[in-house]
Amino acid sequence: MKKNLFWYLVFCISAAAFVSCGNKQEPPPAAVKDELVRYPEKKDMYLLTDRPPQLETPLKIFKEDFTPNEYFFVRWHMSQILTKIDIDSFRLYISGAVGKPLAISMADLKNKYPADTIAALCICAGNSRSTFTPRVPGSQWRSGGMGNAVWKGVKLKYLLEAAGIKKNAIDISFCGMDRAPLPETPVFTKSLSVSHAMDGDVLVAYEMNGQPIPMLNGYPLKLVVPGWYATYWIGALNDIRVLADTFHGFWMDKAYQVPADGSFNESKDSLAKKTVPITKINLHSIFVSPEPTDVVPVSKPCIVEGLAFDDGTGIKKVELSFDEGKTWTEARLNPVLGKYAWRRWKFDWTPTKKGAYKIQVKATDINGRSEVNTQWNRSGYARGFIEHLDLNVN
Ligand SMILES: Nc1nc2c(c(=O)[nH]1)N[C@H]1C(S)=C(S)[C@@H](COP(=O)(O)O)O[C@H]1N2
Ligand SMILES: [Mo]
Repeated sequence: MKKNLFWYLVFCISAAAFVSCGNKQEPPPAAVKDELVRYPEKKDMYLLTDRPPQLETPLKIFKEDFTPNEYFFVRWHMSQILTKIDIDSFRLYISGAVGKPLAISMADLKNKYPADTIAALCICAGNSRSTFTPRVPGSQWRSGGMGNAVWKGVKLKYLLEAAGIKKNAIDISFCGMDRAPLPETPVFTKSLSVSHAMDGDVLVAYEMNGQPIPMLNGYPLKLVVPGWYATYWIGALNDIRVLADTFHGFWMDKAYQVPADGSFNESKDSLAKKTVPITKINLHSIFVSPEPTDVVPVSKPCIVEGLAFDDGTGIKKVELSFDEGKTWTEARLNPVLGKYAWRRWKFDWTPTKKGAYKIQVKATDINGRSEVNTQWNRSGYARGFIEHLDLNVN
């Protein structure tokens, strides 16, 4: 008996030690996979994880102004996501500090409220995380954790007004129908201030690029928060609560934190002491084509193209450098697709010599702020520094 108790205690202590070590250790970053998969309503996408589903858009799709729904990236935090829904009995609930709590059907949402559309970039805060050095844990996105779409729906403002939002309201929380297998995992809930929620840009969308939102992207409703990172774009949205207090919850207070100074920058040896929830999309420009694996023929015209985006401030110019940033030449900007959409750019280039090339790209916004040379933070968020493309000309 005593002996059993002894071994039982040994087991408990070593198990506890194992668990606590495991918690302290940083998980090694998962390798970027090159496996293409086909999920329902989707075409070939890169698989990051299957539980929960995280699918990345192949870079070549970004040659289009808008990202087709079947190629639009997918990112859930919880593995229990909706795969079907009875749309007739679905209701969007608006409750809390309101005069009249609402339970809105899809038919009412479409027929009783005015519809609006907005073109906006939906980008994961961790997009391009796999390229941070030193590497950081989290989903190892390349550049395909984003997409540009036209969203149609009802302004959140109208819905909150219809519910009779009270004067003492401070924050609004948003939650979808996805759940974790373990009830201990906090439900994915995000919040916005009342003034942001009422700004007229935030939309409860029921259409994406003229079609119902794919199941994997949050059918039937997705909150569209133009200019802010996608972590606020709650999918499978059914629960909006008006709060007379500041919202607190794991996904706002602990997760999705960035250094408080707004730089998105810290060093591994001296991490920022104060952090705040990530909000607006950082200024960034990426290459789309050619891709590093493409062989570019010498003395032939080649179009170098890519994307630049920010929080809606506006892109003033995109420049390329072929000499390690000593000199910069402006690329052509395509027409604006919308204040909150990405901006495509192109550059006509005829390489005159064979060999290895390094091209850099730098965006500047209308306030004159340009991308910086280096940036790193522990979570790999808000990548926004000068990217480069290594190419072989033959
Ligand atoms: N309900 C719910 N909404 C969510 C999430 C989630 O896990 N659950 N993830 C958020 C994050 S971090 C991202 S990047 C986007 C991804 O949207 P998409 O799957 O349509 O690309 O959804 C956001 N909305
Ligand atoms: Mo995300």
